[in-house]
Amino acid sequence: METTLIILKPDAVQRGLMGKIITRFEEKGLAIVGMKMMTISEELAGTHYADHAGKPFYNGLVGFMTSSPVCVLAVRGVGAIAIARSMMGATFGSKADAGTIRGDFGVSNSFNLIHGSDSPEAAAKEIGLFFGEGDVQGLDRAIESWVYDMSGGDPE
Ligand code: IDP
Ligand code: MG
Repeated sequence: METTLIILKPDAVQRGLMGKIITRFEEKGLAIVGMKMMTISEELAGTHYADHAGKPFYNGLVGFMTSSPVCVLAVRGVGAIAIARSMMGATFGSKADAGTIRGDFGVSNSFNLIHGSDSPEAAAKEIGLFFGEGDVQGLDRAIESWVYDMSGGDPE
């Protein structure tokens, strides 16, 4: 099982798209194991996007991410990191495939609705940045054995 860090960015919150986006993850079968709203500080945005420091869009990105509240989620499932990335679609809303979150809900190349961790290392780091101890739940879903084939012992 993997847990990935998802951020519903300020445009998703302002446009009233939180429910629709969260529903996609729930309907896919992924489990929401952490969720909160917050306003990201400049310091936190800088740490989270440190890899992009110095790029032409960096200042705009930090300004955008700190401009209005976000909704932060911890989302769990087998292969959850790659599954969430494919559900998000390509970075630019103008290029993202129809059927993806960015492809269906946005056209902008900088206001692109959602962040998702891109590797297990990034997910562990980002969950530690945005959630405190005890904020991510050990959720024992009653429906688990209908979401996954558990007949072999491990979720398939
Ligand atoms: P990702 O969010 O799909 O992983 P990254 O390349 O890691 O994309 O970029 C992080 C974020 O920076 C993007 O989600 C987007 O908000 C912003 N961004 C990336 N490239 C550009 C750009 O060329 N113009 C404006 N914003 C950009
Ligand atoms: Mg990225």
